[in-house]
Amino acid sequence: MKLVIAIVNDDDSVEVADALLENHFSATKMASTGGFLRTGNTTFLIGVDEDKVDEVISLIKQYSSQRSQIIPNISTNSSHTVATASRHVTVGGATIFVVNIDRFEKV
Ligand code: 2BA
Repeated sequence: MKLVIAIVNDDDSVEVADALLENHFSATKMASTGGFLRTGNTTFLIGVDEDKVDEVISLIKQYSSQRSQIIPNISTNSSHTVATASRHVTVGGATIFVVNIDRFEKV
């Protein structure tokens, strides 16, 4: 068994959740925050048999789009903080980790 951990943009999370449900994959959806942009994203935990991992990843890929986000450039010196020109950062589709599960039980 494997655990697929997928970090998805909030804007795509409903479509990803619907696609997983329609294809009979159990998933847990958690609200999370990106360490860099400090904006909300969604983390899915999906426990699946090894032979289903590629199917799960392709569903997530299908519903997670890449997008450009604007972030302000903030510079600080000893007396004040100055916002200079903004820049674009490319985010997503999804960031996915696949980890081995030694034991899975529902008690
Ligand atoms: P954030 O940490 O908010 O990162 C958002 C986007 O900002 C990233 O998109 C990437 O394009 C950019 N970025 C991140 N760190 C950067 C840095 N030090 N310098 C310049 N640009 C940077 P994605 O790579 O698509 O990541 C989307 C979200 O996935 C991340 O949100 C984070 O929540 C998660 N993530 C990405 N890589 C991860 C990793 N190795 N471990 C854990 N979470 C990760």
